[in-house]
Formats: sequence, structure tokens, C-alpha cells
Amino acid sequence: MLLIGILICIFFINAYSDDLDNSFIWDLSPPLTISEFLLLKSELDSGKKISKNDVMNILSRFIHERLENETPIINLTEKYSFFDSMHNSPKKLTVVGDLHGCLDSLISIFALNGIPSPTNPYLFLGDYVDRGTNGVEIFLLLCMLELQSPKSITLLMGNHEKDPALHMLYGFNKEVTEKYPSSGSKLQNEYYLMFLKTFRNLPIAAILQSDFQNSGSTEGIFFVHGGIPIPLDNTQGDSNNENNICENALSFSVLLTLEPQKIIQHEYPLEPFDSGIFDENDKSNETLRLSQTECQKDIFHQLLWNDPASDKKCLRNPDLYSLPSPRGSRTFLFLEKATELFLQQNKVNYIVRAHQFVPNGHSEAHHGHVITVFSSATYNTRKKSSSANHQQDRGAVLIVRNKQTFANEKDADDSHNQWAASIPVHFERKTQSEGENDEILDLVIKEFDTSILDLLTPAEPTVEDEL
Ligand SMILES: [Mn+2]
Repeated sequence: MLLIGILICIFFINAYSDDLDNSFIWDLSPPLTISEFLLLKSELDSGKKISKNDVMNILSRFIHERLENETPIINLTEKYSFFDSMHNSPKKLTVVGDLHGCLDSLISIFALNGIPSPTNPYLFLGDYVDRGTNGVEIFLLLCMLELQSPKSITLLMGNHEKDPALHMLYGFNKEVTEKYPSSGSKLQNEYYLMFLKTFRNLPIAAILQSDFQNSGSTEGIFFVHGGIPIPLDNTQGDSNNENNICENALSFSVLLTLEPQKIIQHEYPLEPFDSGIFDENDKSNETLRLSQTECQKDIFHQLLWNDPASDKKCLRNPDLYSLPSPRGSRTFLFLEKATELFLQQNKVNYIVRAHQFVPNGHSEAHHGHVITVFSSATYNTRKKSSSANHQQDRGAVLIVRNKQTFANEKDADDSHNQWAASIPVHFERKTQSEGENDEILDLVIKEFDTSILDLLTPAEPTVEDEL
């Protein structure tokens, strides 16, 4: 008995000290500074980890405090009071595309553009994990920032958060299970399952829309990871009219009926879970229920997986809405005709999305109405690591500015601007303008590379220190 007792004691002491040795105390108290991000980076570089307790606490708090009552499509106009002229309302919104585990890119963006705050809000378009080595830390950090200041940051779902099968191919399952081993198989690792549970509750799109009833003009942007959905012929019941089908599936009202977590639960069940519309015992109205389910599944999948067709393809196919995608049978390339219909129907001018690696982190299609932002600045470097002398990769962010309040190119956060002025910006330019003088929104692209971080050390003065 005594021996067993001693063995149990040794086991617990080992388990406990293992966590103590390898994890660091993460001071979660706001406000966070660039110094703290750099400190986190140096701790991770030295082999330390965010503690198991912090992982579980942050994720479960994030689900309960932020995601549980969230709608699948976020109204950013309301959430950020973006078009209000109040003193503290934001004058710009920074949009970040795929990060794919590249923590250096995230820290570079914050160094360049300021840490999220109610006057400097951010929108992330998903694909936080896989490919890079710090998917865990990027996602936890962003969750923490939203927990600390919900009006500063919004996280959307990417296809890498929707489809866990990708984690086996691109490394997120390996990353979690190596950093946080637990009993059972790698797929049943309790920390990994907690990430999956969080991912499936993320919202899937966002809208920023001005609504000036007097002027009669509305400007707006639809944000999503992949693109707009092209409905399949079998998704809308009895109608064979192509226009009708397309119109229905492209309207916000249809998108608002989506229930992402239930669809993912159907494809990748986690227990326990409220089965909702997929309750096997509920046989009432089954045909309708199934057709709705298939339709919802397709639309949801496409929002996170579709890409815009190139302008060349659009020219060749002026009468079509979509072409098959090289990404697979359930995914499509949406053509300019679909974009035009979507913009017109939903009273927005732009579709801003991520999902595709593009040189220097940004590209435009469909006469500038579809903008791609890709924010991992090491994606290409990793792929071509064998080739010498390649140029430093760049990522980009898109900054949406409210022209009515963003006067004289001045940032609300002047203290940060002064500090960031010493950081080289490689490229900054307004996106193509439609030539209207009464536009409310300005769209600005900023390129960056991670050599910014070499200029900074944890001892570097922070924004707060300068105040
Ligand atoms: Mn993607």
C-alpha cells in the first residue's frame, strides 16, 4: 500500500512539475503591450509553453463569454459603432487574413498598426492554425484579446477551423498533442478537442454597412474567409430558374439562417453536444429538413472554401455564375456575374476575403470589388526554404477607413503612430476607387515583413511607456 501511495505521489509531483518547468506565468492583465508579445515570443523560442490551465481556461471562457450567443454573421457597424461620430468611435478597421501559425506576422502587424483597442478594432478572417508552428499561441492570444476587450476584435472561422481533417495533413493536431500530451489517441486529446469545440462556434462572416437614409446611398463590405456561395441546382427545391436559385442563396437573409456548429457537428461529431436539427429521433418533416440541411451545408462550405475566378476567366465566361474549382467537387470559383449580383442584392461594394496565398499578401479581382488579404509573411519562405537568395516574403493587412471621421490621414492613436513612424512600411496604397466623391470608405493596403521584429527587443519602449 505504502509503495503504491509513494508511486502515486511521484506521478503527481512529476505531472505537476512538468507543467511548472515548461510553462511560464502569463500575466493576462490588460492592457497588453508589444513588449509582452515579444516576451511571449522569447519564452516560446526558449521551449516554454502556455500552461495547460491557461489553455483550458482561455478557451472555455471564450466559448461561454464570447461565442455562445453570437450570431453566425457579425454586424460590425453595430459592434464597433463604426459610423457613429462619437468621440471614441473607431475611425478605421484593420482586416487580417490567413496567419497559419506564424506568430511573427501577428506581432509585426501589431507593431506596425497598434494593438487592438475600441478605437483601433481588428477583424481576423480565419485560418489561424496549421502549416506554421504557433497556431496554438496565435489563437489563444486572439481569444484573450477579445475576452479582455470584446469591442476591439472579431475572429471569423476559416476553412482550417471548419474542417478538422486538415489538421492531420497540415500539422495542427501534431502541434497540440506534442505541446499538450494527454491520455488516449491524438484525435481524442482533450486539449485538441477543446480547440475543436471553440473553432466550431466561431462566426462565419461579417458585414460593415453604412446606412444613410437621407442620402439614399449605402456603402458596405462583406467579409468572409473564402468567398460567396454558388448554390447547386438541387439545393432550392422546385425552382429551376437559375436566377432565382442564385438570388436566393446569395442574399444575407439566407446566410443568416446558417447554423455552422450544427453542420460541423453533423460532419465531425463531438460528444456531448445538443444535436438540434440533426436529432435522429425527430422524423417530422424529414424531407424538408434534409433539403435545408444539404443546402445549408453547401452554402456554409462554399463561404469558407470558394475563390474568385480570375478576370481572364470572367471575360471568357460572362454569362456564368461559377466554374469548377481545383480545390475539389464541393468548391467553386465564383465569376464576376455572381459578384455583381451579390453586391447589388446586399447593398455592399466590396467582398473582402483571405484563403489564397498571393504575392505580397494582397490582390484584387472583379474590377477591384473582390479583395484578397493574406497576412502570413512566411508562407512562401517555408515552401521554398531550399532555394537561396529569395526575397523576404511579405504579408499584408487591409485598413478600412471611415473618411467622415478619419481626417487628414491622422490616426486616432497618435501615440502609436509616432512610435510606429520609425518602422518601414514597404507599400501603402489606396485600392481602386470608383471615382465617386461622396464615398464614405477608404480601403488601404499595408504590406509588411517580419524583419520588423529585428528592430524591436523586449526592452524597446512600448506605446504605453511613451504616454
Ligand atoms: Mn483557407
